[in-house]
Amino acid sequence: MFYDIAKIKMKAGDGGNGVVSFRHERYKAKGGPDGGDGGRGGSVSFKADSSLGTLAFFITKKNFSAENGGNGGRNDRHGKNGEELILEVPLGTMVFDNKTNELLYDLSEDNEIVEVAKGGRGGFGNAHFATSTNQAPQMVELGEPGEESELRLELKLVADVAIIGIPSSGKSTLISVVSNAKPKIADYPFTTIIPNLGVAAVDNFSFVVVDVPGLIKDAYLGKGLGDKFLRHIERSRLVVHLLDITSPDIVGDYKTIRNELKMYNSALLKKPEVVAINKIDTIEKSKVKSQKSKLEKELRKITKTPLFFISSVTKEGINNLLFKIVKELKLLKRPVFVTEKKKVFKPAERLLRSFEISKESGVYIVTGRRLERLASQTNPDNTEAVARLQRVISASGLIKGLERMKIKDGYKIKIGKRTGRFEDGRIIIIA
Ligand SMILES: Nc1nc2c(ncn2[C@@H]2O[C@H](COP(=O)(O)OP(=O)(O)OP(=O)(O)O)[C@@H](O)[C@H]2O)c(=O)[nH]1
Ligand SMILES: [Mg+2]
Repeated sequence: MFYDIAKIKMKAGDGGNGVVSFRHERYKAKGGPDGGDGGRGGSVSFKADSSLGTLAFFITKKNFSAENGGNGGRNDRHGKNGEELILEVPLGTMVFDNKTNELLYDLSEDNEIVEVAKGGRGGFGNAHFATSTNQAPQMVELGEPGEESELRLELKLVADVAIIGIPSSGKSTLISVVSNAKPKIADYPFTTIIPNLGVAAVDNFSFVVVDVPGLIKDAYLGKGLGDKFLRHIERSRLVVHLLDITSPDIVGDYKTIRNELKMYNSALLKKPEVVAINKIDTIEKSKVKSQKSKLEKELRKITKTPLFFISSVTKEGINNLLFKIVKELKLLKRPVFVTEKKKVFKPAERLLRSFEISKESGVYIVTGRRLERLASQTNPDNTEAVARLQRVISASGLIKGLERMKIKDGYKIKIGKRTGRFEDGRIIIIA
């Protein structure tokens, strides 16, 4: 398992209700309206924390909710705001909408906070609804329901060192030699189809290595196994680029892989890199020497990274490579985050203004953020509030939509928390 995955449910707090109240003044039968507003419901947010390394917490607890807002009071007293709920997640957590699979957030900065379920707004008290013609309004709003979301969290693999290279260059063999990983090794391309993770230890220093499946030309267009594993490199601190000394075109291989990195995310080219030329046991010592000077000359033209000549089979040169890796990692104290291609999508807001109508066992169900919220905030026993909902419904085009779906008198309609009955081209709110 290379990802930690957790599915969780969030519920933000509902807003408190607004209240109806009138000022009590001496010698006056009824003072002006003084019903206060409800408090806002607490929101649920995630906060990225680099000291966490797993989503295990969300495997045991799956339902989270923030506090509801308090109701308003007399004397224009505002209800108490619900307390926010901030959940800490490991840096590198991706947040998906579990129903649509849409990536909502990608927490890639330490202490970054994203709100995943918004608390409901408090309903207005009747003090809000006084006008010159209505000095004694009975109108109040209920609190807006807090948002609910069903999310899937995925933790990106975080390795200190990523081993990359063309297929069969010996990446899996190398990780098996330097770490505790026991990957499949074979002499055909694409032996590795999912990344292998291992922990390497050199003296008292340990680091995490990932063996990334082989890359070929046009991987970024989906060739071979494609580039879907390249995101594992984004968070690694150091890249070990492995080449095969038996390849007919070593410099070409190097350029091909670098180009794939560039096409995926050009910022990857700036990652600190070490180049290792593998399988030196397969050719004569004298030939290794001549290859060395030739490659040093040719590769120098395109990169300044140090070259290491190794054999994962005889272990020749492996220690030197490991010492170099440790030295580099110690210099690179903090992970180098590649933020250039950070994807952040806001939750779809398309239902904010519009609505959709569906029919389920004879009941017409209206979905659409604005209408649902307003309906839920309307107390069905409050005539003024119901009248306002009716006005918004008739202006929204909902009646036409229902008629297009062949609604007839007496049919039930559900909008948010409210139920209505269709009658004579209108919706009568019944509950
Ligand atoms: N002689 C020799 N053979 C090696 C060396 N390293 C790897 N090999 C062989 O090269 C072949 C490919 O090795 P792998 O480690 O599976 O290569 P890979 O880069 O992980 O390949 P993919 O997973 O397909 O991308 C295997 O037959 C290994 O035994 C080496 O240093 N010397
Ligand atoms: Mg492999």
